[in-house]
Amino acid sequence: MLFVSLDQAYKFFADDDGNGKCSVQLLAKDGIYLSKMPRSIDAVHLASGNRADLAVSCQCETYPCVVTVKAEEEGTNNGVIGMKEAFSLKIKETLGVSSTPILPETSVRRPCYVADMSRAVPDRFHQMEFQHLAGDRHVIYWDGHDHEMTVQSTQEHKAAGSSHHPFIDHWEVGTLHEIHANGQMKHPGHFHVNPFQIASVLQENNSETNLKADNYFQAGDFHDTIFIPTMKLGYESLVLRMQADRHVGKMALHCHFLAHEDDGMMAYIDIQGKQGTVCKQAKELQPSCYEDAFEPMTK
Ligand SMILES: [Cu+2]
Repeated sequence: MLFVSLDQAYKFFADDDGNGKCSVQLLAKDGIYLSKMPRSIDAVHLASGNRADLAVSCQCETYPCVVTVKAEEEGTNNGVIGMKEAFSLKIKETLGVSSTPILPETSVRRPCYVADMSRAVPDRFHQMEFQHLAGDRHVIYWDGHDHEMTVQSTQEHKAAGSSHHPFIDHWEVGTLHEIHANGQMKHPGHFHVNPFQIASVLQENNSETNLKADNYFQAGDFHDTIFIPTMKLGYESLVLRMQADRHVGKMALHCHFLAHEDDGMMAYIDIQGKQGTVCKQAKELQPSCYEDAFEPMTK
């Protein structure tokens, strides 16, 4: 399992130094299984807050050997791009094993809050952009307005007698939302409470395009933080879908580069209604999904 924190983003990959070779399979991102596992990938892309669950298989020309995993810093806020040795894998021979087992392709039964939304009919559509403006302002543009949440603005609202920062939107619990997201090549977009699914990637002319970042990002994948530095700024945007599942109250969203968040790139959405209301579409979209405690798949 790999996890990254702080104000950085890294691409991790196993360095093939001639003696040892590793293949990496992706199982889950941000704690949510891929709909089909495993997925063969060339690198792992993690921004602050991201997590990856991996299966790694290595072989040496001669045993034992060491494979170095390198970390290339990408698209970060301080502009420093560098390569580091992240960690190394010491590979020993397993006696009596003559071939590497191949992982079978599998899918797990999913809870309905992470049902596949690719065929969903969203209840509402939103435009979102994480923007770095002049004067070192970091703002979230949401449905026609820029929003900043800073220590100062929070104190001002408190002084004016408000119990919390103004919400940028109000959602009804149990609804399904489509968010056209921009700026995630510069800013890891992170939502609290509800995970989201990559529905598609759009080009400027609204045609769909494929993500080519080492097979790591694909339409259909779920995340709670999304940062794709290989996307083209101002040319490609992400279409995300999210259920407002069960939970009412404040849902925070912010840049997961915490310096940007502290500069203002943070906001709340108010989720209203009856606590526990589930999204009706989920069961229709994926009839095998379960709404209560985990039920193992029976064949
Ligand atoms: Cu940011």
